Amino acid sequence: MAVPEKTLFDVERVRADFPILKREIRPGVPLTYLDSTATAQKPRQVIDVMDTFYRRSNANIHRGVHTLAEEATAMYEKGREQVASFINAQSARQVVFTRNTTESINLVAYTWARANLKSGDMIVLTEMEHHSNLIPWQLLAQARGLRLEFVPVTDDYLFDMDAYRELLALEPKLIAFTHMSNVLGTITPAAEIIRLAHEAGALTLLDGAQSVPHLPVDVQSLDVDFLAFSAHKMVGPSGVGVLYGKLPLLEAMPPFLGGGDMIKTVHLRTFSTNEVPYKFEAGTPAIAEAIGFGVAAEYLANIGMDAIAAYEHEMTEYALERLAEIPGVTVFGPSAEHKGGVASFVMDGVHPHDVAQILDHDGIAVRAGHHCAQPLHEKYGITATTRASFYIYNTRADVDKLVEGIYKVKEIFG
Ligand code: C6P
Repeated sequence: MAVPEKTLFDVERVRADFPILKREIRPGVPLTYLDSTATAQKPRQVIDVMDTFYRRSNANIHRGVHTLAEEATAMYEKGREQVASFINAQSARQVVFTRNTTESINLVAYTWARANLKSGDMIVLTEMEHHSNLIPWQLLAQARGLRLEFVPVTDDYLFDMDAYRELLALEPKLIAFTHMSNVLGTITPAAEIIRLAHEAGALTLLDGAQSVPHLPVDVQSLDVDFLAFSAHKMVGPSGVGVLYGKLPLLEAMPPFLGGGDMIKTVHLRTFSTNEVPYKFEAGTPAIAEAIGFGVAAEYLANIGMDAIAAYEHEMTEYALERLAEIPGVTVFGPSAEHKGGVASFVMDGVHPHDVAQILDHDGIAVRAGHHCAQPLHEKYGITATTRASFYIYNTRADVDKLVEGIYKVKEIFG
């Protein structure tokens, strides 16, 4: 699908919204930011709304009756509405603000799973999970005697549907899986995985940390039970994320953390819980961040998630083509058809960290390491990869720079 950049959206206009892209890493060395999978850059619209909040309306929420408190509450709740609409939630009440994807997944593990799973029950994950969707379940499995099983990644780096069907026959209680691998870029067939899970009587938790920023994600058409994602990967601020859940599930779940705002009445020995979503938002939340999150969601929606996905697909195809030309470079992950804008690679004879360091000399920001997906690296017998990732503000010229940089690395290492 070779879609010319201009027909999708005006990339130069998008780039102009991101002040950091004007930065020089050293005099005369402009920034080429290829690390959006770790965290995305922020447009002026997000920076401005947070700045305005602190300059004009800063107050705590849900507590005061004074003007600032009411403005702050309204802005925070607007953020929730904007995010709810972005994922097509039926109600903003289904959007629980957390700190990030990691906390959202832990919330489900500590509340729904602790209340509903017993020794011997089975949870299905995949081999390509980020540690955030692995450790909470390992902790719970240790505490409760649960069984964890893993859907393998096929030889062509895809979710193994046949193996999944076999695991479903064992009647798991929960399927917790990534929608897009942060290492391979593999996009999992979430709708089909969820449909089959429901047929088998299991609930589903989708790790949308990498998909919600890059693909249209509609919770109603997916029919997913829980969805976790972070603002900072979708041009929003760090410190805020979302747990979306089906309302009856959220309502039946015990609270996560205890404290202010999550209660209705409190006595010395007892309390009653507030309504969803406040039941899960104990203490003063990240107010400015939730406001920025809403604006970030609206910013992406205005460009259009279909256009974003198509643009990134085109860039991924181009990047894979260019990287394949370089002798001694191996890229991990499926063909562009099944892949988001991520290219993790190794170079013969060069440590991934050295690659990243040399690229940084030319202002090219990539990540090196296991990317919090150590078991996946183990599967391929490696300890680390260098990872370049693409977003709405990247261009083919950035890919060309990366390729030039890799040739330089080859020269240095002979
Ligand atoms: N991956 C990366 O460089 P948090 O840190 O909670 O916002 O997101 C965690 C997370 C969960 N799932 C997936 C698929 C992810 O990619 C991430 C974050 C970053 O790949 C930071 S390790």
